[in-house]
Amino acid sequence: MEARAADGAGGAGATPLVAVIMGSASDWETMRGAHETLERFGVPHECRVMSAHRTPELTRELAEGAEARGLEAIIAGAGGAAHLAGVVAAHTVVPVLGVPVESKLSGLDSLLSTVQMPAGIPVATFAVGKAGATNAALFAVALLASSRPELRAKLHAFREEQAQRVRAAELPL
Ligand code: RP5
Repeated sequence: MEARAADGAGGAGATPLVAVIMGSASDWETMRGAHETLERFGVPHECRVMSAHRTPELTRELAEGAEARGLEAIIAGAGGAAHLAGVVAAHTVVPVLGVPVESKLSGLDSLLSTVQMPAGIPVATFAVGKAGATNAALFAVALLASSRPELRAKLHAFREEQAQRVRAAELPL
């Protein structure tokens, strides 16, 4: 399936700054963590399904066109023999943020496939599962924020809200 799953934040006409890609529609429950986080920060992005194995040409096209399209980060999630992030990184210098998706081997295969890149082609790799997808999006926001003060302010506000929730937490003793 190569369908675009969602256009986020900014509407259909907004030029995406981040691409959220995943190897299968079955990865969406995990990868929606990245989508929802980018939505929260108002970052224009696109969400698409493509596979390093099943649609290698589509994957190469996305990666090779990323710079010219103005993408500033690519979040790539895949499970099992998870080559998607590495293959994309091989075809672009746009930062690639890898999310290992849970698998039949609890995501350990996905993690190692994504994180163990040989020197020369980096993939920044995040935690297995939805936490990793959320953090990859937060990291993308941090990258974008280095030249966008309004995003930097939103990140500070996000951290403060999160801290307040922790401070206010009550235990059912
Ligand atoms: C990977 O294979 C995908 O990223 C997915 O995590 C896994 C299983 O895919 P499906 O068989 O559910 O399509 O390529």
